Amino acid sequence: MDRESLKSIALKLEALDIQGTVEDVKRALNEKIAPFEVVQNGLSPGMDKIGEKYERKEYFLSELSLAAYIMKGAMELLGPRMKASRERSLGRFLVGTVKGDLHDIGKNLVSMMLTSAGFEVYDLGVDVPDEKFLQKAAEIKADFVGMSSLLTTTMPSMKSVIELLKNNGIREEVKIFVGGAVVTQSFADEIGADYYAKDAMECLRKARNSITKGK
Ligand code: B12
Repeated sequence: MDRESLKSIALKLEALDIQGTVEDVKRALNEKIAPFEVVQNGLSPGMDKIGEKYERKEYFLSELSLAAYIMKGAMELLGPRMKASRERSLGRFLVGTVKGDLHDIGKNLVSMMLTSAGFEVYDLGVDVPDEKFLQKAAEIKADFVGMSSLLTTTMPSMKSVIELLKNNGIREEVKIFVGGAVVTQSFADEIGADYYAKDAMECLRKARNSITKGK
């Protein structure tokens, strides 16, 4: 039954069925399916299909915007259920989408997943200037800095943020995570990030492991 509910979410999102997707998400939550399962095995595969359709020119920007709108609605339902119930924070995790980039669906999933696991997440939003990452990381004494980029043209900002953190003496105080559709492990290595994660679950797993392991 679980699997069917999740598949239905993916199909309805792919078909851009606003009401159907929201109703299915509500039903899944009523069936006590964990919110992260809804994201990982329902909404994310649905978004992947939308991306593929866009690449095949079956969907256009207007469909992408509608998909983002539906995702936002679904995440508003899931968010409160994912709030951390722990008393102790696992660490302060600063996240944002780099300058020039407005994609935030994936970053929001990462934020939600980390919050639900007990990290204290500070989300800077989208189109975040390099200096803002530095200023906020210093202000909150971040343990982790996570950057998202979905555009080849905005990836270089990840490198410049790392340089900025280095030049201001806080590079060694934080663990740097990078991700987003265009980012790869080799790019992460090249720019000197500590971790790359292909999705929100992997980000959570690596962040948790890094606490016990050090860097
Ligand atoms: C939805 C979408 C949009 C929406 C975004 C809405 C929003 N609020 O986010 C809108 C319509 C606004 C949009 C606009 C544009 N888009 Co667009 N968009 C997409 C699309 C279809 C899906 C992205 C998405 O949300 N995926 C679902 C989420 C769940 O996946 P994700 O973002 O990859 O995130 C997961 C992981 O990557 C990871 N992750 C993400 N962030 C982070 C951060 C950290 C720290 C970590 C560890 C992990 C991590 O975890 C996430 C969850 O599991 C992609 C296609 C694709 N296949 O990715 C194109 C795509 C990214 N867009 C593209 C383009 C070109 C554009 C535009 C330039 C189009 C235009 N001509 O105007 C504009 C740019 C606007 C801007 N300045 O940013 C290209 C980029 C190509 C490239 N190589 O640069 C893509 C790849 C489509 C394509 N094949 O052409 N887009």
